[in-house]
Amino acid sequence: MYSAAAAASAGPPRRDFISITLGLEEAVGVAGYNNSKAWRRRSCWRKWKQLSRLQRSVILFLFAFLAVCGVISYTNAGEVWKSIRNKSFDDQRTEQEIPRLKLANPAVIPAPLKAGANREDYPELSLQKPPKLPHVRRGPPNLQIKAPRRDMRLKSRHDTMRAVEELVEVDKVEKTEKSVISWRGAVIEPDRSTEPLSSKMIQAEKPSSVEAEDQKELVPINERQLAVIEAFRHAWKGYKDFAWGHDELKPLSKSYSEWFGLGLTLIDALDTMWILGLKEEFEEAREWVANDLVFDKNVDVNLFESTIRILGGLLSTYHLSGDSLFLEKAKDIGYRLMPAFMTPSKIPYSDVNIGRGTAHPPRWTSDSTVAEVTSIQLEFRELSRLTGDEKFKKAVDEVMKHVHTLSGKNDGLVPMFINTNSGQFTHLGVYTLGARADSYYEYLLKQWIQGGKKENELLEDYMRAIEGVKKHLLQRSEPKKLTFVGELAHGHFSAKMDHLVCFLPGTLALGAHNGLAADHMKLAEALIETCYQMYTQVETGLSPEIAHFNLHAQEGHKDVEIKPADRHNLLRPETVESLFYMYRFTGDKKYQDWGWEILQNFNRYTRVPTGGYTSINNVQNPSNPEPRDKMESFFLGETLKYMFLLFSDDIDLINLDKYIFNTEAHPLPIWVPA
Ligand code: DMJ
Repeated sequence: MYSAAAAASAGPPRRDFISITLGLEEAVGVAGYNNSKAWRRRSCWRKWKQLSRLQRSVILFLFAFLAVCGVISYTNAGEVWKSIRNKSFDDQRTEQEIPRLKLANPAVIPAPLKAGANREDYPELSLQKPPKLPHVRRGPPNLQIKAPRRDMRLKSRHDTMRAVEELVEVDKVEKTEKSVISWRGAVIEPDRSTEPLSSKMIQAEKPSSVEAEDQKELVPINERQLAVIEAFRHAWKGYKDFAWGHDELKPLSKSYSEWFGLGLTLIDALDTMWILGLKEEFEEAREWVANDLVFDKNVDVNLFESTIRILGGLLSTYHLSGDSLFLEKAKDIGYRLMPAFMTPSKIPYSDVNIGRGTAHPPRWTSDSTVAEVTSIQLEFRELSRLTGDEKFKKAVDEVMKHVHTLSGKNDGLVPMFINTNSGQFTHLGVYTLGARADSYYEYLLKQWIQGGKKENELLEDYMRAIEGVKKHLLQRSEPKKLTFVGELAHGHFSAKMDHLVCFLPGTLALGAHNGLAADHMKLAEALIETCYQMYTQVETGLSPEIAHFNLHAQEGHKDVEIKPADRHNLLRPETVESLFYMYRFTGDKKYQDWGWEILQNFNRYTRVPTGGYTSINNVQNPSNPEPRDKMESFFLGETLKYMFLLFSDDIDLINLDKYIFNTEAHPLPIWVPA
């Protein structure tokens, strides 16, 4: 309003915006606001008006340009500032956390978990920097097992190329994830492995080997180990394609069989995958355990078999991986198996319905098998240690104490059956180191070692039993004079030896390694030779289920004879298991060579092209070994695991001074004294 009037009285027409401004200035001046600032503004304005249009445009352009630059640099400065602020926050955090992270693991590894705890409960994990990959929380973190290395010297032999290529793939996957997960590769530090076992039961325990020692020199995987990895993958392919989540693969009919309906093969194989470094397979199996393994089922399971395979498998996988999922599942099955001990004698029944919580003996008898009731101790004792719930240990210790006092033994050798009502041995007079008694002897020694070599009754029973073996069961065959372990039935010696007995050389060697009589080692050496001959004297190079030894030299006869009913091979582990112990304790390469021959013969006669391996009916017929169409879970749980360990030169790949294998080859920690 004002400016328009002023413009009208000011003479020649001017551009509107100038007129308006002037009018305003005039108005302000009229109002008496006339200080030097206003004057300076007016004088600047006059100068501006004196400039040409081109000059004004250049100046405006320069202003605009400077303004844009100003905005850009402001934004950058903001980012830099932000990062400086964050960095200083990170630095503070790192300073406080370095000691803790170092303790947990020098690589970026989830911290060890307390039993029953979830990883999510550990806020410091989320502070660790790179956890972007989806598997970081549950991925196998570390171990005393070395990851395959790129500097492995691989021979380019044609028959191992495929295995090599596959391994390179594994290595690639590992490489991409290395920044997040240290997949295997550490040793348990003795002071970390376990708490002492006190009479007052132990507080919740952390897994033994989650804390790693990444500094240790890595031992390269060799060609034979690669062949085992290849064999495992082939077996796993069959299981995955045709039997996923079921108990056993039937590789020929491309289907499966159920025993307990609990994914037996998958659970049995978990720690093998870990040890072999098969990360993808492990992850997939872990998903199945997390989402599909349910024990609340109306199903009868055998106490012994489900303890050694399922409970043992879950506990060892928990120890190796540090993943609390496996401990939770172990607890679940552990509690569900406890009704088996509710018998008049406290000697457990053979069968338990894990959904209903009921237990019973087999239909035809109230007896249990001696090996079964005395070979569940390592697992239940460990479960007590981990959970702090004494009842598991109490139940199984009571069985051992009771058996310790029983009459009916023969120089430490036990009969095969025990009655769940009376608690007495039955079917007296038959003594074997084979089926139904075998792992009683194995667990005497192993419990003694597990508990820190303090439980003297166990040692006494073991030492007495080995004396009993020497006195009653050892004989030499002809023509090679092989030392073998026969059987005694009511005073009559039988020159019959189950393949199952081939666990004995390994157990004897383990005892000798733990300070027991040196002649145990001598016996172990003789017996492992015999077990090897049970393979090498047979047409396929695979052992029969039962061998009969010739006690008298006969023209054209070897030491090993096989009866038609005994000439099957179930892919059993015992010989390879003992070869592993023998190699570990002697370093004699012949044991590795023998194992290598056995692996090649498994590949020759039991491998099914479409995936999996099969038991066979006739080890004496190389042109038709008569496949049985079944892959036992222990082939993955035990046989291939022991092969892999046998071929390794890394004594820290499951260090035998830190771990004790259960009878299904699942390593559990040896309790370390305080
Ligand atoms: C496995 O289940 C165990 O090794 C058990 O102690 C004996 N039988 C099989 C393997 O042969």
